[in-house]
Amino acid sequence: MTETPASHNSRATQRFPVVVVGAGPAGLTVGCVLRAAGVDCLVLESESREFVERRPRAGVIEEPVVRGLERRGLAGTLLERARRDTACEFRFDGGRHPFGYHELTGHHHWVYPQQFLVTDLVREYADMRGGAVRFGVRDVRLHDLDGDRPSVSYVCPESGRREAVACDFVAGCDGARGVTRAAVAGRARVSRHDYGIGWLALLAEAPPSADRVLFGCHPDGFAGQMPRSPEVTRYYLQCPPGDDPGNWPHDRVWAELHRRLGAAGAEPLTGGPLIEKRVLDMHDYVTEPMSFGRLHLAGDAAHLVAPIAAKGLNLAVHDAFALGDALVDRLLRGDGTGLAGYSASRLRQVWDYQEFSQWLSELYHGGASGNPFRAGTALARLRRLFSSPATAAAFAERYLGTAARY
Ligand code: FAS
Repeated sequence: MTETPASHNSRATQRFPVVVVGAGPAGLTVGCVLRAAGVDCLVLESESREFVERRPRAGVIEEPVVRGLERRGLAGTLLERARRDTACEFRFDGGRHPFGYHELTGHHHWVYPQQFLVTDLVREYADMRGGAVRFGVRDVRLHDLDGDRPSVSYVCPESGRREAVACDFVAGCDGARGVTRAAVAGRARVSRHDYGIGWLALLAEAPPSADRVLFGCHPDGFAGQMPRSPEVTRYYLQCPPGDDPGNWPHDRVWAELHRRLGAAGAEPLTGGPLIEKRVLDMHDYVTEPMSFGRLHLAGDAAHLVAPIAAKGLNLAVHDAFALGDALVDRLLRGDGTGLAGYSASRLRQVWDYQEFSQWLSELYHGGASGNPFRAGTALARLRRLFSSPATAAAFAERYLGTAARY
């Protein structure tokens, strides 16, 4: 809904050059980049600080993202606490197939639970760099995005009154279910892909059963183990889309995990209480363009990559680096080229990651598709990963996100 600029903007009681909607990895990184350059901004978040600092999601971070955070003074705690992974392991044909990507490329994956990164970014943005943030806001609305006097309004959790903030730009970083993408519905082209499968996303209060990510490509469905910390392990089990987590009692979950991740010579899995159990319907979408007037989308607000390729968090932070830098150039140096090219340049990497997610999905799920031809090609693709150095190198570059350009 758009209100007449005069009425809304004129009632604005606050003014910030940039309003960031959403305090996830994308929004907080944009905020930190702006604050580092001395640009004022306001972050609006509908949840509480405690909630966002505890919400478990991703955990695998690409080296280029870690180096980008490090260059911007945002990786201190991550570099101290994160684990550096050097290999992953595929389990198929009843056997174990380790894939040593560090040996192959010299690069690592970093394992650092997303909620830890968000906690670091909130502290850096709000406590260290004095960034303005409002938690618990309600009913955020965007106004006059096509004019040169946009504004954002929200209901203040304390007073219950609607507050208005005048600004120059809005960074839409409110995730998959936020309001910023909805504000441009009908103007954006949203391309969507449904994989037709679900993943039962699990968190187990148990130490990892292997010191690396495990991918079980089993005829009865995919299974994955992603170490998160010495006490907590993320597991995924392929299930029907829309399945009810209630259909997966403790014993059934562990029995399926043992079966699908079982392989000759493999240690049995270490079980434990399941502290999170939810079904994620595997789908992707891309919003084009990612910029609408004074609104620029970043992260899941613009595109969703199913957790298959562990790319969601990484893409969100890559977007935030680019958007933060472009806003600084525009606001401090009057140079708008970065903002003008933001959408096109980001969409190149976004579509590349979408394509990789597709490729990887066939590898994980083709064998359980019930289609013998797809099962055959999926197995061939898996075997080539270990028989063809060229395929292995290409996979490692995409899995690690180390391509020089997109
Ligand atoms: P986020 O969703 O993280 O942040 C958006 C913020 O905006 C949230 O804090 C939200 O509360 C706030 N917000 C929403 N609506 C608002 C409104 N109207 N007003 C104000 N604030 C609003 N990715 C991987 O790479 N690997 C994984 O293993 C993985 N696992 C996942 C598991 C789950 C259960 C989920 C849901 C996602 C997972 N992802 C994973 C993807 C995830 O990591 C996202 O890509 C990442 O959080 C995207 O970051 P943001 O774009 O900042 O969005």
